[in-house]
Amino acid sequence: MSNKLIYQKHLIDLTRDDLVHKLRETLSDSRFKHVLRVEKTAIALANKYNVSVEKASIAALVHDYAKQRPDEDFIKTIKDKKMDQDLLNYGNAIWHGIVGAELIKTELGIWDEDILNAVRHHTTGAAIMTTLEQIIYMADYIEPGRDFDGVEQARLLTNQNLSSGVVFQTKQTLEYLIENNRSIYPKTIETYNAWVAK
Ligand code: DGI
Ligand code: FE
Ligand code: FE
Repeated sequence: MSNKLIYQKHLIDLTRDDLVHKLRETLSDSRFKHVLRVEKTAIALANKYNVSVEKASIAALVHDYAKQRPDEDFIKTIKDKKMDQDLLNYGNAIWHGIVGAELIKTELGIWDEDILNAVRHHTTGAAIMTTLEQIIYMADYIEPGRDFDGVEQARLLTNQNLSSGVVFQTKQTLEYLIENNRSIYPKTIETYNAWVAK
């Protein structure tokens, strides 16, 4: 299915094959395979929830584009683009989506804000997310390579009702971060307040 997908060239000036080859060179083998599984999952959700399959494919393929960049690249981008300086208190886990979206613009020539927001918010979520953003957030979490307690329930919920999947992941992730004494990026709390808190 996805290998027959022909990009219409209005979102990215590359064929899907070109983009896949670029990612194969950029990412580790395991990260590259994860990205392809996220794409497959995102395309299925796009069909189910009536979102552009081309947007879902592109957003999924590039969502971890910056994951293996050195910290210096992110720090330089945060400073050059005058992004929120609080970002400097975090690390790759937060940077690769939010700051990675800036690298995707200039290096891959993707300027569609829906795709860019799907990349920006794929780790932390956001208080308000388009259907595409919710799809990428969930596809990253439930792709078939994921294996953690609760993943089956997350898959079930997401296929029944996309937003109930978002609620589930948001709560699970915050619990996980607290359990492991990790710092919580404010956007993660905003997502929790908007989606989970009564
Ligand atoms: O890039 P992936 O591994 O495919 O998945 P991801 O981008 O969803 O998550 C990357 C990591 O980010 C994951 O271990 C959970 C972590 N994370 C999510 N929200 C926060 C966070 N880490 C911190 N410190 N703070 C957060 O708010
Ligand atoms: Fe990621
Ligand atoms: Fe990912």
